[in-house]
Amino acid sequence: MRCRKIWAAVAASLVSLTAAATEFRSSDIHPDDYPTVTAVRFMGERLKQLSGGKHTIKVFPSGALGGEKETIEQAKIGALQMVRVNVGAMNNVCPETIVPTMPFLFRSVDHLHKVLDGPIGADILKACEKQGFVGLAFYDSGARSMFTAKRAVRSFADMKGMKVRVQQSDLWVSMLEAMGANATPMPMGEVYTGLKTGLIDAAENNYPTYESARAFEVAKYFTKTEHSMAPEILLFSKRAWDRLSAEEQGWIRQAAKESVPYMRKQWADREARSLAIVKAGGAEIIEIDKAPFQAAMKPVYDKFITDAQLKSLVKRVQEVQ
Ligand code: GTR
Repeated sequence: MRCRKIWAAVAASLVSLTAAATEFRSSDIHPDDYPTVTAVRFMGERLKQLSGGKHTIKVFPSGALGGEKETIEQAKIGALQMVRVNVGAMNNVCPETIVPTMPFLFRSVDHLHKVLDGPIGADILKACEKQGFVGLAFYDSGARSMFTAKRAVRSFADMKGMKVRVQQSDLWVSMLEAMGANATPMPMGEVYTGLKTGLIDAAENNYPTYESARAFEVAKYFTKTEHSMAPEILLFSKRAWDRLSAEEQGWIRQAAKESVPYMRKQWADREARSLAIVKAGGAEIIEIDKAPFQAAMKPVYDKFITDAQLKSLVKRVQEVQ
């Protein structure tokens, strides 16, 4: 069934790609007004202008085309032209995306921007090409923190035995295990129900997702562990890319680049708005000593930053001032 669905999508995308004007399809799990969605729409408008009306982008929000893991697979085979996902969702596919996902790696948003806007960011985007994806841009995603349903996390010890939903990534499983938790990988779309039914005790994310997924209604304790600043990534299917001319590829790259500052502005506004919404909705925002969390991450670095390439990337990130 799933296979049939994918091949129907391949056929549909081939039809639209051969038409004179192309509408690239882009997927996102977030709702219509989320900054990642509005940024790709903005990119589509710029692409339309740059290409003299030849190319546009249609964003499918709210997971309409599937979860992140599924849509990554669709883009890989060329059934879908674009995906906007978190780097975490790419960890098992493109090892270099492990680096910006690593816990407590970025010292600040400014540090993150300097790294992603410079040669290190470009190297990570480029690295995804050999896996079938043209990396177009990184978008902001703030810092991820823990939110829990029944009992609050007020110290590192409170993590013990907690059943925490994580992204479908081996790195994420290890990170939460290193915190003493019981990691449960599942798609984002199942988090609300998981928390509500008690299948999981907790999850972790930034304010905008905690708010837009309505997780604050079922997990009211939000503990500011800020353990990862894993950014969002915008990818183009290499299969679809290779059918485009250099000029067309240039327009796409340019439009994606221009969407980054637009997204950052939207993101900053949304973070503030989401925080206000969750507080008004009864969430308790808890400050915590992050030092024990950070100290517990050493084995995670030892396990995942193993080869020379990843070691060098981590070192280069740390050296950026
Ligand atoms: C969000 C991110 C999504 C997805 C989600 C998750 O912050 O924007 O792309 O990765 O987290 O935890 O699955």
